[in-house]
Amino acid sequence: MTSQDFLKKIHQTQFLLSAPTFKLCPADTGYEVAFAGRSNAGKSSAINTITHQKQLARSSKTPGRTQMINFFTVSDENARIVDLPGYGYAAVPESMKIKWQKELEEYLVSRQSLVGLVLMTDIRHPLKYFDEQMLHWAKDGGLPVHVLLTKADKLKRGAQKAALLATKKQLEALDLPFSIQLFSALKKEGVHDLAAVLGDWLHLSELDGNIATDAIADDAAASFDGTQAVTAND
Ligand SMILES: Nc1nc2c(ncn2[C@@H]2O[C@H](COP(=O)(O)OP(=O)(O)OP(=O)(O)O)[C@@H](O)[C@H]2O)c(=O)[nH]1
Ligand SMILES: [Mg+2]
Repeated sequence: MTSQDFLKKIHQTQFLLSAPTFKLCPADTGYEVAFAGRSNAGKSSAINTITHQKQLARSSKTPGRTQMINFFTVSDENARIVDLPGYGYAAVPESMKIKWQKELEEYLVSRQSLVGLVLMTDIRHPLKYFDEQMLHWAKDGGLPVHVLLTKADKLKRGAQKAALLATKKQLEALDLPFSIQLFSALKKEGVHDLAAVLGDWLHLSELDGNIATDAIADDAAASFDGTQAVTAND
């Protein structure tokens, strides 16, 4: 299957549930990919862009807005995307931070259905302490990592390349399996590369295409135009 075929399935992504804690996650079956990153890194925007839906995952100008763990199903309940709460937001009380760190570690290390981590970082910022912490847990959990350098539109080509190289070096030093790409929700850049990774990790080519009809793809396009906004997460 091509990334175009994967995108058709990814456009059918639906909101499943919001959980305040990992204890309330959906059943640990099938395949799950987690989207993680510092607060304001562009996680929700990336999910909205790849699913071609305007407000599937909320995105906002207020950092730390996504406090719940949001689960989405990608054309089948056995293929899920998870929007993890952003970390590193200074205004969150220390006790909350520690609670979340413990939860995240447990989730990354022991969730059976978790098959990969998409780690997002603003292209203008290098990976910080907690990003590296996430990467160590991913390594402990045997997870491959795909890094998105988000908001790539904020830099010119030369600076984008320099950031890509610098982050690659940081990742190589951590000695874990990774891939990396530029991404821009604003310019819709890097969408096919990300679709190919998700298609592979979520085994989308194995799902039967029973709902992969053009009619549903058209619905997704309509919602993206704002004529049929998806607000399941509100
Ligand atoms: N220029 C530009 N801005 C972006 C891009 N992606 C996201 N943003 C902006 O960055 C801000 C944060 O984006 P979100 O998608 O809400 O980030 P998040 O990681 O989900 O944030 P939290 O849920 O609060 O942790 C918003 O103001 C977005 O409009 C991008 O590709 N380009
Ligand atoms: Mg968010």
